[in-house]
Amino acid sequence: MKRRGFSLAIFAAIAALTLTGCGEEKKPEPVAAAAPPPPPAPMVVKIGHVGPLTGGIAHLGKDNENGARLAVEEANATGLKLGGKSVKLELITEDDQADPKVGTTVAQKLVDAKVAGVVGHLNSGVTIPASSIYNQAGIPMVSGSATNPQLTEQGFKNVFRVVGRDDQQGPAIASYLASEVKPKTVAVIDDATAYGEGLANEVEKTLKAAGVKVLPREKGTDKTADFKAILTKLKGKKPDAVFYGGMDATGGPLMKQGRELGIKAVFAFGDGACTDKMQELAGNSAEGLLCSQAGLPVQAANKKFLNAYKAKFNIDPILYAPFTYDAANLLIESMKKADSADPAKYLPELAKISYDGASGKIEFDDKGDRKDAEMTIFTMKGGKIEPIAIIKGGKTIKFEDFIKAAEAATPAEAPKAAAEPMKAEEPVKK
Ligand code: ABU
Repeated sequence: MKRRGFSLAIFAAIAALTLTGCGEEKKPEPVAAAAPPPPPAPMVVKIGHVGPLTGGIAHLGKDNENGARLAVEEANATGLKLGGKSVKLELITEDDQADPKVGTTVAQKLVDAKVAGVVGHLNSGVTIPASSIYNQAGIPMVSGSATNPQLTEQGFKNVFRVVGRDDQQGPAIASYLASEVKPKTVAVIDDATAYGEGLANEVEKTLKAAGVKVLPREKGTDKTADFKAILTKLKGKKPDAVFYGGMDATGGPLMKQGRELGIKAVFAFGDGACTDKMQELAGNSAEGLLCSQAGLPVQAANKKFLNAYKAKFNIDPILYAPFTYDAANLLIESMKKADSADPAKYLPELAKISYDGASGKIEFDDKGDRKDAEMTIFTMKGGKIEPIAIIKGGKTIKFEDFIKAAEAATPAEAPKAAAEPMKAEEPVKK
C-alpha cells in the first residue's frame, strides 16, 4: 500500500508540473471555430472572339481581340452574378487567319467549347460562312467589323453587327469622292473577297449613278503584293481617281506602287484600308488618301474606353476595337438582363437592347444591323488618317461640327477628339 501511495504522489507531482510549467498556469488553447466553407467556385461563362491573329492583317485582328478582352476583364472586375451565382467570364480567342475555311473550323471549335456567345469574325468573307455554324448551334454572334450586307441578309436571328454595311459605306465614300474630287474617270480594283468585291460594287454603282465613268474592274487577291501590271495598265487610261476594295495589307503596296509608277490620281479606299498602317506600308505615298470607315472614328469613342484601352495595352486602338468592346459588352449586358448566360434566354434581350457603348448608342433593326450607323470619311495627313466628315441619316457633317455637337450634348463624356478638333481640308456638302 505504501509503495502504491508513493507512486500516486509522484504521478500527481508530474501532472501538476505538466499543467503549471514553470509555475505559470497554462491556459487551454482556445478551440478554433470551424472555418467557414470556401465560397463556391464561380460559374465559368465562355465568350469566343475570332479574327485573324496571324498574317497580313493580324494587327487588325489583335485590335479587335483587345476590345473584346477589355470588356470581359472589366465585367469580371465588377463581380458579375447570373441566376444568383458568381460568374467568371472567360475569353476564348481563335485565329481564323482571314480564311473562310479556317473560319468555319474554328467556329465549330468554339461551338464545341460551349461558348455562350461570339464576338467576330473580322472579315465578311469569313464571318458569313461561320455565322451559319453559330446559327445552327443557336449561339449569338456580334461582329465588330464585318460590313458585307449579306451577313445580315441571311435571316439568322442570332447574327448582329455593330458597324454599318457596305451598301451604306460604298455610297458614302463614292458620293464624297464624286462631289469633292469631281473625277471624270475612276478605276476600281478589288481583292476578290466578299468584302472587297462587294464594297467595290457599291462604289461603282454610286459613281455611275453620279455620271462618273468607271473603267472595267481590275482584280487582285487579299494576298497580292505586286500590283504593277494592273497599275501600269490603268495609268494608260488616265483615271482621275482609283478606288480599291481591300485591306490595308494590300492597299498599302498598291498605293505605293501607284505613286512609284507616277499615277497622280486620288486614291480612295474603304474601311479595311483606312488605318494609320497605310503610312507604314506606303510611306509618304499614302498622303492625301481618302478613305471611309463604317462607324464613328476611334477618336470619337468615349473617354472611358480610350483611357482603359491605353492603360491596359499601352497603345491606342487602331480601327474597330471600340466596336468589338461594345460587341462583347452587348453580350454581357444581355446576359445580365436575362439573368442567364443561356443563349436561348439572353438572345431575345440582345435583339431588343438599347445600349450606350463606347461607339455611341446601339440598337438593332430586325435584321441585326445597327440602327443609324454613322459613316466617317478620312484623309491621310502627316502620316495619320484624320476624320473630316461624318455621314449620318443621309446628312454629311464636318467632323469638327459633329464633335462640337457631341460635346454640347454630353460635356462629361465628350469624345477625346473634342480637345483637338480636326480641320476639314475640303469643303463639305451639307
Ligand atoms: N469591313 C472591313 C473589313 C472587314 C470585312 O471584311 O468586312
